[in-house]
Amino acid sequence: MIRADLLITECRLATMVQGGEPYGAIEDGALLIEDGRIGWVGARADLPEHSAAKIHSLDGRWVTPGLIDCHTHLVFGGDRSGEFEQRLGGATYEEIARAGGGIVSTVKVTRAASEDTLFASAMARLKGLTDTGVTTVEIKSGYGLDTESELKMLRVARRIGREASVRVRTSYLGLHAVPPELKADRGQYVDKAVDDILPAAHAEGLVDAVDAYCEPIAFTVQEVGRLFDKARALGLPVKLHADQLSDGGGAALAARYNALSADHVEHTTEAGIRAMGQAGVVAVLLPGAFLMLRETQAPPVGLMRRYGVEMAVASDCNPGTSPVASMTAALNLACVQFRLRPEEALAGATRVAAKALGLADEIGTLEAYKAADLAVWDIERPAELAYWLGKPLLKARYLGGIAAQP
Ligand code: DI6
Ligand code: FE
Repeated sequence: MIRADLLITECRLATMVQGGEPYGAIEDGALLIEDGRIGWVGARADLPEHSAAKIHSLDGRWVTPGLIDCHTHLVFGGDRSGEFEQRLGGATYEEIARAGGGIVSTVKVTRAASEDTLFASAMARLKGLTDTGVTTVEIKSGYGLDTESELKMLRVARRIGREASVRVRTSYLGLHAVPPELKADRGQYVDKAVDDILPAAHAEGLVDAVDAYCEPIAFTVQEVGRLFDKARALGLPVKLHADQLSDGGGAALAARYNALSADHVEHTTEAGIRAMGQAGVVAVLLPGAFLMLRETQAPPVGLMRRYGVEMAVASDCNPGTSPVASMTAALNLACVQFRLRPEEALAGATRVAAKALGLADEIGTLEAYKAADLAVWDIERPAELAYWLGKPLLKARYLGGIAAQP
């Protein structure tokens, strides 16, 4: 006899469990929720003996795992719509970055902003994500680039996790750009990020993972390696912005350090993809940045399938390259630009995204014992989640079994 807090019934389930029906679908399904977790999930006809304090009947609607946005820069000051206009006028992202704009211009505004201001602007963007079914979001630092400002960003991210109805995982992205005051001595900045900022953020419990931007306009494989050695010493998992604008050996570096994920990977070579497959590194595809930068070389999706590299899809919400605050838009862009199948894209925003955050045992599929994080949709087929661009599809969200606020 299962004593449940909630029975969710008369619904179609896209469990996203592999190996059975497409989408792990159960046509006439039900879920029993106990203590914020899925106690039982299956066909309604097989419901075990139970008592439920409450019943939510969903009128045949589709239920998926709550979506997981595993790569965002949600917290930042200002915006870069002016640079967007410059790029439309012909300037490239690299030219703007090398001329002192780009990430560094967001750093100036972020440093000057209060925690309350950063919190409020991030919450407005978060609404775009939660309105498209997100229940877990990863948030990076990287627009502070000094101890005080990096910790400020990470504290804001933690506050979002406490005050908003969403789970938050943080990443320390100190090696995002060289701060203007240390432009003449980048080695000194790398030392500081590795020896001071990361340990200080970790000591305050602000870091779930360590990220870096490995790119000729950012940091080298050697510099990132130093940071990753420190992360390893502190027992923190790593991930990497790899091979976005050029092939810099980022995927192989991520594989060497058993990273959770290598993200972007547009320019990764076959050897890099093979190394990722062998090390079980997830490829996080970021089609919003690809769109906004008008990139032409798509990530090697065929090679990823061949070498068994699992693909996640994320918004990369950031002011420079991906002002995208919708997870369903990210699904659409991944399908249209990278030719993912809608089922692959949805897996990339659920099961595989959970793996990319090291949370595969906790969230990402509708399975007994996982957290009861759910999205309920007004759709007839799961492929619609990747098909519509901009149509509101979400009916409800549940976070830990509780109907969540938008
Ligand atoms: N993530 C990043 O860190 C950079 N690109 C990306 O996809 C740039 C972020 C920015 O320009 O602010
Ligand atoms: Fe990014």
